[in-house]
Amino acid sequence: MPAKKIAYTFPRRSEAEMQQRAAALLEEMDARRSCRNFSEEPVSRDVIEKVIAIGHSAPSGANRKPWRFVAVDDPALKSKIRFAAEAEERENYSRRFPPDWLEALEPLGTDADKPYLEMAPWLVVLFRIDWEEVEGKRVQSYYPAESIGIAAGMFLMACHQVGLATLTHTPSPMKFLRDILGRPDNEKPYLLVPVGFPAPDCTVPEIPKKPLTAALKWNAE
Ligand code: IYR
Repeated sequence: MPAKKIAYTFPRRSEAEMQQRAAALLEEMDARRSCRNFSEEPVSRDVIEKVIAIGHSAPSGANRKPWRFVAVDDPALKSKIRFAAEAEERENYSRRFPPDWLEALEPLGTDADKPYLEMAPWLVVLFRIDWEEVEGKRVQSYYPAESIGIAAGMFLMACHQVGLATLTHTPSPMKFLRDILGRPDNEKPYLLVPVGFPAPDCTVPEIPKKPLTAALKWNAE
């Protein structure tokens, strides 16, 4: 049966206000960089809960919200994650990455050492849920890949907007996250996001960014 319909309360803004908000938001988001050097300064559980709630507000296929966010601040768990991620990355950098991938990564200066997995006050791990057991029945997710991508994007944007730096880290393979965090079989690790403040001496690579003109076309131009 279709759900009852209720009024959609939506703030209607003027063109001038939209322009001003769009410009301000663009300036802020364009300044976001992936952080690989975190300070150990703590971030409250309260703020983390809110930025995750913002990610969780994302639209999803059939409104199933096919994701799990696991927020980790336990130092012992962070160490285990670092150790396991570095083991996989050592394989990646020394054997598994093909030469063109290593070349693509070169400007970023990344390697198999991942100290930030212990330094960042929080590691937020996203798991993708393709099906769930609800009251003894297997309930399927719809468009889980698209849905969790949207949730992850909104979470990353929320972090930046409230003043938290992030890194989108995808050690590969990352099944170890399920084992270390005790998640069930139907939760597939999707993204590992260290969250915190940049260390005072944090640097980021000075790299060219693809211009918007390369990513945006109007109509059939
Ligand atoms: N996951 C590896 C390699 C890596 C891959 C991509 I694609 C990047 O944009 C950056 C790094 C690592 O974290 O080192």
